[in-house]
Amino acid sequence: MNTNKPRLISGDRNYSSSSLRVWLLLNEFEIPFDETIIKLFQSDSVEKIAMFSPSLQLPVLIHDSIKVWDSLAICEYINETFLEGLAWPQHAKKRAAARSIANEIHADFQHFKKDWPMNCQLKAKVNVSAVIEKEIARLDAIIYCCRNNFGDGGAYLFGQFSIVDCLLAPMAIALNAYGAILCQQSKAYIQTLLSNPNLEWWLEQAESEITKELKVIDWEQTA
Ligand SMILES: N[C@@H](CCC(=O)N[C@@H](CS)C(=O)NCC(=O)O)C(=O)O
Repeated sequence: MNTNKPRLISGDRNYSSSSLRVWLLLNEFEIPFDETIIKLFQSDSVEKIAMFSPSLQLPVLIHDSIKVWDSLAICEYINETFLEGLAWPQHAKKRAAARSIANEIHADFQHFKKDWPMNCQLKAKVNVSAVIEKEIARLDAIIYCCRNNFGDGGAYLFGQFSIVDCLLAPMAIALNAYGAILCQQSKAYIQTLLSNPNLEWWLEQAESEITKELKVIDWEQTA
């Protein structure tokens, strides 16, 4: 196992849903890492992000001479470099389902992600358009089916905590904040995620945006 510390370049706690996914994985598996946080939606955000990210998006992980961007690709990298595969279910059938769901969550739900974005400080009832309703129904069905068919051995989507829970964490925050109507199994699962100590810690930081070990960056030297 490679023990050199990776460095995560992430967006701020309140808004950066994709950064949360990776940050949660690193913390859940207690992988030491350094972190540089770039505040989103500032006049110089794009310029700062461009110093690290070829896609002009966060998060980015830098490890030795390797740079990985896109939250799912980073989770995969962390899984194979530091965790010997432990961040996916160990049973092949469960793992195939978990990977399918993770990719679906990553690629789809465009209306949900746009109109119901993660905003950790917000709690509001909002109107549910027909397209959002359809996407929430699909999310609800995913959670119901996975918990019923694959959820043995724990309260996470596939029992034990896995990458798919990291991908769902920002959506769980949004579903809860915007008051989505869900089945009992989905509500219980969302509650499991929201009471995960690391996620609680992220939410506390988002509340004040006072981040742990937030670095004051010398932008001239850091790129
Ligand atoms: N596919 C990307 C999406 C990343 C993404 O949308 N990142 C947002 C923050 S959550 C971002 O960097 N936005 C740049 C900006 O707003 O300037 C991933 O999952 O990593």
